[in-house]
Amino acid sequence: MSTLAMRSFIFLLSFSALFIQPIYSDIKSKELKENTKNIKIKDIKLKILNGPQNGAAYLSIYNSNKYSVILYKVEVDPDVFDRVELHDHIERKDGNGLKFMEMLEIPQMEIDAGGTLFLRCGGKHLMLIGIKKTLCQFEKLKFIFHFRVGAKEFTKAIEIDFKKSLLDPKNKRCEAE
Ligand SMILES: [Cu+2]
Repeated sequence: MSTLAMRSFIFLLSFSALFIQPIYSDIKSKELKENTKNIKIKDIKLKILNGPQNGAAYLSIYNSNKYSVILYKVEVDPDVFDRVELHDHIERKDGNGLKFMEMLEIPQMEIDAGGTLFLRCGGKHLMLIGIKKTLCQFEKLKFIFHFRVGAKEFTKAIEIDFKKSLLDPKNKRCEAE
């Protein structure tokens, strides 16, 4: 190939990339939207006790995608909680061989294709770290769930009615207001 032919070839190549790129990212964003649509987050309950600075959230996540997805991060309004951690309980034995459950932070949770992950008391759950004094001023709470499928990432946002979601509606924290 002559230098001129080579130059025109490279020019054409980069010119066509201008068109192919947006089409490709359109397909990609459509796919990610589909991933988000196929995630259902339901039955969210918040365990906010009167004393402790940390609470927990229990809920179920249904994944109707054709592949398993990984939940790796949950965000919440920083005016309400400092942060959210993913937690699990594992069985351990003490010095006398007695079994006990220990709670620990985990980096991710997997939800099988067509499966439901139940986050509940004594099992996997979301830990709400650093409850702010302003908590009870909020009627709605927004959570953003971050998922991963291979290298692709997508999010699902949900908004819940704060007081209706409380496990114990007689929370003194909110009564004092
Ligand atoms: Cu926990």
